[in-house]
Amino acid sequence: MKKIFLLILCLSTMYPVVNAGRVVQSFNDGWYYAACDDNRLQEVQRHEEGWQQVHLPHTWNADAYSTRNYRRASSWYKKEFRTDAAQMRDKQLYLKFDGVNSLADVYLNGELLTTHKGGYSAFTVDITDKVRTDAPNLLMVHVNNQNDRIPPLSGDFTIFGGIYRNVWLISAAKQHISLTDYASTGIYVDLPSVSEDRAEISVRGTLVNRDVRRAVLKLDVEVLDTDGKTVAQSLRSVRIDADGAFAFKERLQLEKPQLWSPDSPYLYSVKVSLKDVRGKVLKDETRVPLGVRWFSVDAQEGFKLNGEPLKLMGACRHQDQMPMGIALSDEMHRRDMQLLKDMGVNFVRLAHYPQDDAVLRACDELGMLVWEEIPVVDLIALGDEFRANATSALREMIRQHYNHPSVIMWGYMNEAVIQLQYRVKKQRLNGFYENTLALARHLEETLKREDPYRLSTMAYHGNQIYNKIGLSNITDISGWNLYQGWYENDFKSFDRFVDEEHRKYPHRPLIISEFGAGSDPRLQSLDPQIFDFSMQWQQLYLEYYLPAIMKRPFIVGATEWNFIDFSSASRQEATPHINNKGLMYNDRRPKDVFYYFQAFLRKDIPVLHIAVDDWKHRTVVSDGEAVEHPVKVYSNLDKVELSVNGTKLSVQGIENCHAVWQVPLVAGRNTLVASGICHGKKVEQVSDIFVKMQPRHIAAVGSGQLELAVNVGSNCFFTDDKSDLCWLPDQAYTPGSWGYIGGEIFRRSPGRIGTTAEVKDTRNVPLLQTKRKDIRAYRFDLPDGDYEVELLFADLNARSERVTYDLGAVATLDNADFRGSVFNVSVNNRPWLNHFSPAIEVGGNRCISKKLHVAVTGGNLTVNFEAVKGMTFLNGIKIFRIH
Ligand code: GCB
Repeated sequence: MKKIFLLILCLSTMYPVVNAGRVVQSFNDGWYYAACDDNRLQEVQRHEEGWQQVHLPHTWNADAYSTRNYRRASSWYKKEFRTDAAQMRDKQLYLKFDGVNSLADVYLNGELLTTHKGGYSAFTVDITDKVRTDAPNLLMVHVNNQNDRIPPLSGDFTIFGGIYRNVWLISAAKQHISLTDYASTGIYVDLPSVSEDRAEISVRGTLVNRDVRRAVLKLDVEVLDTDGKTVAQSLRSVRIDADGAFAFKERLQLEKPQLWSPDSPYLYSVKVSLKDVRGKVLKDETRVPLGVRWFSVDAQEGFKLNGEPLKLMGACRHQDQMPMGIALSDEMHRRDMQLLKDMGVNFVRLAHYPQDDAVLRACDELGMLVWEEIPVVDLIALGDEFRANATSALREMIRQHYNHPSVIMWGYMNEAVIQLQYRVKKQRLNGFYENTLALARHLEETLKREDPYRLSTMAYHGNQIYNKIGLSNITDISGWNLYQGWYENDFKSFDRFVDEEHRKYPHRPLIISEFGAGSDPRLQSLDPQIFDFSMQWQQLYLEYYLPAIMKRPFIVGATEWNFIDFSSASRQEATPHINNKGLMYNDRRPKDVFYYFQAFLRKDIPVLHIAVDDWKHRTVVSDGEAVEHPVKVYSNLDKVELSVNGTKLSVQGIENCHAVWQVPLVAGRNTLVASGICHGKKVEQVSDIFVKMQPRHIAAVGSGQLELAVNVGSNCFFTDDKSDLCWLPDQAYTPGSWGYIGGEIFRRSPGRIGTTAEVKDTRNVPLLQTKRKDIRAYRFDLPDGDYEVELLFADLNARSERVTYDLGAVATLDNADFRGSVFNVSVNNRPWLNHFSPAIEVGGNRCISKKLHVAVTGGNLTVNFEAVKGMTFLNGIKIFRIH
């Protein structure tokens, strides 16, 4: 034994394997960027100025967080680099771009090497014959994020422009595993037959020889376990013609494989090495992950992994983070997947585009199943070019992420016809439907040809049109994006919709590809209402959906929309430019409702969370007595006890992972303690609420500070997150107190308060998005003294911009085009604002504030409104005692 060991040692020192293999280096530094909308290389090359040094990943669209008209245009990147002749000898040199949004022209030393269309997958360029070894090389990349032939054509997310993922410089021997097969690893691992006893493994790929001589090589394919031990191997020699390629396919077997699953994501790896014929020189080597698992889907019984039923429960993931946009580091991508895993999900929908390799690798390692899709969203263009771009996006996604065991389904369309009704004339609709269907059939065919082992899917918006035109007949799984109780109807119509769908199409596996509601932590309500953006409505919505999904075995799974509050520059609503349906804020702090998901999904750890993080600082209306607020606890324990300021309230059974206590809150700090028992051990959580009391009977308030702000026309508390001032929900006037007299809440449609249009000139957008219309008066009964009264207005009915920039057009009230309101305002019977029109003064949908100092002598401050044209209205009112 000793002798053999010594012999091996001698041999290996005498004949070491020389590594002439590939070197992969980052190529992210030393770049320059110019926001130059000129497509002409020569012109741009001449520009000395306007270049800014940047490090990749980079995007030029930080502006998307503050304006809907973010920069969608061309830009240039350039970088100088050197290579020497020795470095290049017997080598091939490639550049790999992991993601450039959306169109990239790559020039080296003045020559166009490639054009890549599509912002969410990688591409590789062979630069071997183009690099100079005698002088510096100049690499220039022209990038454009505005294009009407590259998907997506539309969508509720920002198309951040830039080289926003890593760039790599890869040097390889002349003989190597293909690096230019749609920027994939060049290796494809399949499991044509797999069970607990045995896995048949097929490894195929392409080897290339860029030499002028024919090459005879040794190809070694090994399966390694997590300890790096070889557990299956195939060794053979291959001949590759001069400047030729060789496609190989090896079969291996694994007995009693360790299976991959969310609970136990065991990863083998497949190592493919290419050596010279004597096995002494390593020409190339690459490793890809291998997870041994199988899965199926059934319209009645749902999804099965390794033969066991598994409800797919998770969230959709957009990727941006302020202020970096989508130029995230690998660590940030991995952090996101870890957060999802911590929340307890077993499934993530990477919506609406292929994501960074770091994401897929993390999913493999963490045991998270993946739906990945291409960005064909909302609208499909007629013509071959769009079709070709969508097809190559699909092929790139599949080939690049083929070996990730986490991926179980590929998607290729999201709400594909939603925009047609707005953009296309009725008589042309059928043509567009036909075009969409033809593209879907073509993509389905491409998908199955590229990958017969994965499931195909697509997501529809909650409209029967997909059934009518037959789009929902094409994929293996039908995804429905359902927002009953948010955009439409009520929660219960979700049940009706899915039950009816299943009844009509009992053979179609159905997944809830989106469900979600928006929330803004500045808005809190004790009386939450549909679409009010309060944190409470989002909680109610999600608390309805999860059990409704869970109790229907035919629902294969569901992905909440969205894991984070994400950038959507064109969106307005409470937090303009942000879609706020996240379970986490954009900076990845959890919202309270994150813990509902955690309590619902995790069985392995005790979850106990007092849901007050989103609303820690409260203003309550009280003349000194304690005020009861509902406090919710999210938990997966059976029972929880809650106490406040040392007083036990009660023990409650937890249903649907939560219970609510009416908690008496006093001024100042209120310490809440929740406790329960898990497997015989005590679990406890402590949280504080800080309370400021706003006297109800302000008439009885003596001297001292008096400041009272009201969110007129709204059921929500609105807290200005910069000053901490809380604008209280509106109320009707009662003697001794305050409130509105007359009028009604402004609704944009039945059941929906306020507007979702952006209101300019204010940080406090939601405060201005709601109002009371036809109001007669607002009255405060208060002690005599000197006050400042402030009124907030935004005319939500007037036409917006034009008024501001073209005052002449509306400066007279007689202008027929003018749709704004005009009214008179008086305070304690003294005229104040005469023929006042917010729309004329600042424009529609803009905030205007008016302040007046008033000496109150009769025990009340009453603001009266009288319409001249249109209606009276008021969005916010505040009084402040000066003396
Ligand atoms: C959808 C879309 C998604 C939107 C979402 C929403 O159905 O697929 O892209 O962001 O609704 O929040 O409205």
